[in-house]
Amino acid sequence: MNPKQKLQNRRWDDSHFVAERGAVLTSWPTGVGVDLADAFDFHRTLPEEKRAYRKLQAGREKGHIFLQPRAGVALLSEHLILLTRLEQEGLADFLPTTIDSYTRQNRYEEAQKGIEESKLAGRSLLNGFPAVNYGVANCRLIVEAAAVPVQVRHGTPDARLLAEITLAAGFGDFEGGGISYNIPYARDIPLDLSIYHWQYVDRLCGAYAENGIIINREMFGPLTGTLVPPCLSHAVGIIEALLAAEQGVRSITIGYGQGGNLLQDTAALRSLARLGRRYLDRAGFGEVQLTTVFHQWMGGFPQNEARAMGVIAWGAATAALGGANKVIVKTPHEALGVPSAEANVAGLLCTRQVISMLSAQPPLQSAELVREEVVIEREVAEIIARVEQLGEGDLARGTVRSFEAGVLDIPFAPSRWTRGNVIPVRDREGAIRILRFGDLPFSDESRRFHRAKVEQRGAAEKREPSFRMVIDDIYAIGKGRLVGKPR
Ligand code: 8ZB
Repeated sequence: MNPKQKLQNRRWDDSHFVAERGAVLTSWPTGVGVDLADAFDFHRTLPEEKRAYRKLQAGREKGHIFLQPRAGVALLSEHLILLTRLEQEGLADFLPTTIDSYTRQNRYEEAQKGIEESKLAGRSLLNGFPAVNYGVANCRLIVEAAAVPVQVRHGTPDARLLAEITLAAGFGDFEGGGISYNIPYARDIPLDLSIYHWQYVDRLCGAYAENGIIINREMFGPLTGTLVPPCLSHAVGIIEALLAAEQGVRSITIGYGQGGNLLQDTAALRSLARLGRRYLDRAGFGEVQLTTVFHQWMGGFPQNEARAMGVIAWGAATAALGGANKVIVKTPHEALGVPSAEANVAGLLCTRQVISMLSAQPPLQSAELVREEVVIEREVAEIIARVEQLGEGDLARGTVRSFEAGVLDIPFAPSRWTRGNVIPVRDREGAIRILRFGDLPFSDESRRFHRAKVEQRGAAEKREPSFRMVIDDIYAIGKGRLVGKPR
């Protein structure tokens, strides 16, 4: 199989999909436990309130903002207890099952060792739940125990077997995409290969949809979580949404990671919803349901728990004022590692408090906000137009060529499949701007806007904008500010 030759943005035909499935399901013993007919039957038994896409649809119509934590431990019994606490004490609207790092890298033998050693130690020695090793029947216990929808959250370039097992187990929501779960997570995995593997995942969701079971697919918006300009994360999310829809996905959530400046974040959330809808409609996917998810700050956190709660509360306020459909909640343990159940509950309740207090307050409105939305929309349009041009009619190929050419480029990513020539920096007000454009296909107008903003900051701080300034910004929130200051 050579994806480079095969990769094209066309819905996989049945024979191709069936052939690939055979290889995936026999690659690890639990794969043979997947039975699609049985999976469809199980999904049909689930009540409405446990179906992710239904809940998202209802929430969007009513203007609700849903809250979701991250959580996953090595042992099934402990994972069940943890999720129950997040649901009952933390009042989570959506539950997660966060997958461990071995499983994310398809290292199932090591995940198995992690399970055995965790049993002996009496505590989790993995940083998530190894769903592939547990198999369909065990994973079903998670879906059955929860009263709300449960989503698979991970960071897996090749998630084919993970998707087969968790969807067959009744999970109705699956995070990730061929770009967003490769470039920020892996060093050496070719982009064409990860896009190909995610076409499989999306095609599998398409097979469920053909049988009346709508699986929500969520794109990982924050990417590296490190000063990512909204235009780049939006372009990636929209491209992933279009690739997913082509394979038959009928419910999509696109994401955005908090930058920290309220005006920019609000503009980003509004433009994301609008642009996503526009591009899906334009490609003939008017029927595909679209929602947005906002990630509370994904960069470095303060160690101090009270300070961390301040960051969380500001994320909550931004989600409320900006108008997201769902928020992924951080915890006061963010700087320390995998959070305790208590810390996770604290993050949820803090977020709930702020969002409830702001729920009746009208959306932000100002000329400045509109200007910021126009800027983001113009930049995204400039990027996607060039991706389409390079693809010569094929979006998948255009995406691969765009990363090669630097037309799409993700800052601070470990992958060698992105150039890393775009350097972001904050402006004077803390909005994320671009210091070095690399090979982004920006118009002169777009470049001038960023240059002026960056120069303003340089003048205010009486220093030349440089990589030193960027480093100061990366550490700023952890040290108690938004905009990095020279020592
Ligand atoms: C890219 C996502 C990183 C975030 C959290 C990290 C960080 C990772 C778990 C988890 C609770 C887990 N995270 N694994 N949170 N339980 N098993 O994802 O702390 O915030």
